[in-house]
Amino acid sequence: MRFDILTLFPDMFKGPFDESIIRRGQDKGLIQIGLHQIRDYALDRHHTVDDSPYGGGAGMLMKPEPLAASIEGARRFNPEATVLLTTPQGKPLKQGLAQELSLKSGLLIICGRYEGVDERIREQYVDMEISVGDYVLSGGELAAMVIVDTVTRLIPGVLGSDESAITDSFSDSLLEYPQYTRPPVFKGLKVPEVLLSGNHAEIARWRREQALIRTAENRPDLLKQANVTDKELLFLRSTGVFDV
Ligand code: 9D3
Repeated sequence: MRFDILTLFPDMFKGPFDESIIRRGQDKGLIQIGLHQIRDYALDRHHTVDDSPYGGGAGMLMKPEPLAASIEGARRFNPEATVLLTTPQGKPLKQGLAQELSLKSGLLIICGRYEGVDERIREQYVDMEISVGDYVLSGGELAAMVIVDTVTRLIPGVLGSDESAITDSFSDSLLEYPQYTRPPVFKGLKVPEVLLSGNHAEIARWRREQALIRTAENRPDLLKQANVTDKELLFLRSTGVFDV
């Protein structure tokens, strides 16, 4: 998979892309990342990339010509790439969407800045707009990093065999149960007895209950799409998580 990223802040990516899974993906030749400075494609003397909106209003927009030139420039590295635009108005990024994106041969990610981009860029070039959540970022760069990270993990061979063997929490729609390692007592806090019991059926039951409680408390929206039995719903009500 080749990623091409169009941004006004290419240096933001250097640290995150030089470490951990994304570094390993590149070192193994499983992913390639190209960073492109949009400003390099601005042809005027001041390398202007923004302008004020027609019709008035606060803030600036990314002007179309440098963006178009940078998209066409980056596309030469991968003419088949799916073109993504990071915006707060985009389709919310979910594990399922990441899975779809991981099947593409390439992703060209345009990082939005200012109040947004000229609508004609969307019309002419963009296949999909993506948001990474309902909060306000300063621009699309962190969103692009999130997309690259989550897609990279899904590319066969990037994760080691034990990393990829771990079943992902979101795939079955319940949050992860609490986990403990040594020592058995830390700052006076004990590891739950059941985990030391060696009773694997009891351990599985406890973990399932804990996952249900956590999901009900923090993500009741996920409980609705999870495979939860009537008996488990009764259990949740009995614990005082009545809201289900
Ligand atoms: C004044 C109205 N704002 C729209 C909600 C303007 C605005 C806020 C933040 C315009 C751009 C931005 C910058 N954010 C992104 O570029 C962005 C983003 C985000 O803010 N949240 C979640 N996902 C994304 S993807 C790109």
